[in-house]
Amino acid sequence: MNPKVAIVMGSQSDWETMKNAADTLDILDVDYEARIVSAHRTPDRLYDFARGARGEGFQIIIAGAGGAAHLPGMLAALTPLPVLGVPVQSRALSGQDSLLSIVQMPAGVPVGTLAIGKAGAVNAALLAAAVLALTDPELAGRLDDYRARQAAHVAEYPIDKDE
Ligand code: RP5
Repeated sequence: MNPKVAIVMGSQSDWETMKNAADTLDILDVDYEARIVSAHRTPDRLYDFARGARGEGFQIIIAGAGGAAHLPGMLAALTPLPVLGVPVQSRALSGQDSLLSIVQMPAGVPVGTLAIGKAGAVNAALLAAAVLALTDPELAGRLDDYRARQAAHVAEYPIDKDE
């Protein structure tokens, strides 16, 4: 079966961030396909991917981009699939530019926008998995286990690390 999640990014340089989404999906045993699709440098590839994504069997797209980050919004304009946008931390403006570019979509074309950087990439994967888990009880169980493991790693009382 084809993967249901696509992870797309504007540049190879985004992979360091977007790999966190891939790693999280790996932990949850969710298949995905990762591709580089630049809104600015490869607009034809963007169009072809977005127009074909549903037909390829994808159900959710996680899109990461930095700077003038048009990729998630353009994908959302071209496909009916839900798009989760991850603002990549840019060098010049620390990802504030990416965040505002992705989050401020006009009414009618939604992009579910996550936090800047690693947290956003991890959470995009968790959100995608949560949506797929609505119709996949085994995945729902793996998500429950993920949260239980996370909770188990949180100490109840703080300690002084320099003692
Ligand atoms: C965006 O420009 C990409 O998403 C990336 O975050 C940023 C910089 O790209 P590179 O110049 O590193 O390829 O399109």
